[in-house]
Amino acid sequence: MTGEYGAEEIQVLAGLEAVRKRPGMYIGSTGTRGLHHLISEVVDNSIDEALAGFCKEISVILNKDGSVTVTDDGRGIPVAEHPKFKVSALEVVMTKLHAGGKFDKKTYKVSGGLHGVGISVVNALSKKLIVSVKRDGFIWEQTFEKGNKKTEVSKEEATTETGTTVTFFPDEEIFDAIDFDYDTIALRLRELAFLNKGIKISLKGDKEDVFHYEGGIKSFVEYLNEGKSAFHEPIYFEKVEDEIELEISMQYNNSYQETVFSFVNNINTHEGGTHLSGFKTALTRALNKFVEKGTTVQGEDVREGLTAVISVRIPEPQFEGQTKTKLGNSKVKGLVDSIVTEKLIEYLQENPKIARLITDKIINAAKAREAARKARELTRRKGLLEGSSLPGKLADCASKDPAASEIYLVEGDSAGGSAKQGRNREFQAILPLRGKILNVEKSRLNSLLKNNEIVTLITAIGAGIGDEFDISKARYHKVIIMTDADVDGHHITTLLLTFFFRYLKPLIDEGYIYIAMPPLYKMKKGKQEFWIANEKEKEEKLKELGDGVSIQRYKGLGEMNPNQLWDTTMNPDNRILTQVTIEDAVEADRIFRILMGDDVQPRREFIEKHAKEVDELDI
Ligand code: 0RA
Repeated sequence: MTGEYGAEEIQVLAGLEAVRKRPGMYIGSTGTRGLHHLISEVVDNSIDEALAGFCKEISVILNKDGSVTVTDDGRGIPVAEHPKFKVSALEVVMTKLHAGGKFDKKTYKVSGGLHGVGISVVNALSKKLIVSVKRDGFIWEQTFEKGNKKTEVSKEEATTETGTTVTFFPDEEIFDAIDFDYDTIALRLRELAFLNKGIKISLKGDKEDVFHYEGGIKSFVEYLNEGKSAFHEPIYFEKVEDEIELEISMQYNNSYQETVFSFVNNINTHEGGTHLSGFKTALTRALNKFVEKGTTVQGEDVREGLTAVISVRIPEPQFEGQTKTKLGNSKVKGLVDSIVTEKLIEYLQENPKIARLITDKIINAAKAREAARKARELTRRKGLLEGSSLPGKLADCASKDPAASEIYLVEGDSAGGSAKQGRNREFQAILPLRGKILNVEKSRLNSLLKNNEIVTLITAIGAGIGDEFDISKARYHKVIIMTDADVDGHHITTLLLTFFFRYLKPLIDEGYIYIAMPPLYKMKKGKQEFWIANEKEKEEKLKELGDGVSIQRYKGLGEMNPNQLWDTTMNPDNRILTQVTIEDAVEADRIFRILMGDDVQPRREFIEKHAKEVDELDI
């Protein structure tokens, strides 16, 4: 036996029938998310080997037959006989729930959330799983079906290497569909490579990528700041204390956005928690020591233009909050606070020029905040933001029930006019937007509040803006962006989405934001007319109708009369709406920055690379 663990260390908690009976309890859902969770589960085991210092490379292959192969060069799952069960430890690990040699506190297994449920869950939910272990001088293999063993562990040829390879075929009886998405997997693997410096993670499927960052979270910060002018090299601290490992990297840029991501045991803590609040407190305290006497800067000022990643490893994390992504362990706050305060003050003292750049920036931010407060007060006094007087351009609906009400944001006055005539005024409000709205990525709140289109929009929605945004006051639960299906239309949609993302984000989180999909074509055969939503439908309809069909491409909403607009794009019975969701906050933030930021080169590269996705506006 090699290493510290042996077969006898492995604890066993329960059987696998429960997993097939209620898969949602173990992997969250049987939809796309749950399916992708299977890969995470296997990869997390390999990452654990890497954290324990035994694994350098992980490879993930999305096979053409729907199976996935994950290989690592760790110690290999132990194959010796388990003293209690009298079968190989490998079989125990694969067939018993929560079996694993790694439940002691020294390793950073995750106790909350969905991670760390064990590789046996993947086995239970796979119609077939093949595991191959290199260990103790040989290759060992075993096969399972739906979690039950199909073959005994077999001893194959000799090898001096070590490692584990798992190939699993997700069970169609369990999952809604077996369709792995390369990009979703790539995002997560890239994140893991950033968070675990030095590990090489490769992915093969329709495409190929290798993620390997010697700089770890420092590289992560650079990646997030792509396309921004940074003030300095990323700052980096690390410290281990009381069994807690802390790593922080941060870098200021010339933008007005705050981009701070926090992680606990490789999991994105979307809801923050004690590690994040420790960091914020320390940042504000440390920087206040460097601004002139008599000036005070607040938390939001010191985070303007800041990109930071905080990564904590802790033996027994307590996860709280609605989505169980908020760290609760109270002792982490003080620890992070004291380390960041000490290290940051030291850094700023050693780098006075950078300290000056940062303090100038945050003092400006404080002034701008004060100006925004005054502007807001002024507009509020005039009753503008509060909705006491609705904007003249808004054709409101009759319903006063937000849950039943919709607002269409329509590009241009002429389409706005058609929409007003075509709508159902009972529950549909129309707000025409003239021309391009402001690029919020390049403006602070106070200049936004001077922009008519923005103020009109905020007033119509009626729930305020930024920190003062209150979703319970939203006057509509559907905010529908309706623009032409051309480059300008897409640009306006992107500008609006950026605005919602930066200032009215709860609307996106709650699923209130939609994009209307006007038809792309009109088809005619004899007297019959058909509206065609997309290319796929066009092909299908052409086949169905045969010869003698005329096709007309619709470009602008203005080409449709009010009735046609209602029939194709606004009538809830026929229309197609795309709900805007943000699956991955890290990537969304970066994309908006690249698309809307001031650096042209990365934007061009991005658009060339993602032209199709951008066209589909799938964020
Ligand atoms: C139990 C004990 C040990 C390693 C593993 C499981 C293990 C599991 C997986 C899953 C994928 N790759 C893996 N690599 C290792 C410790 C083994 C020892 O002490 O030598």
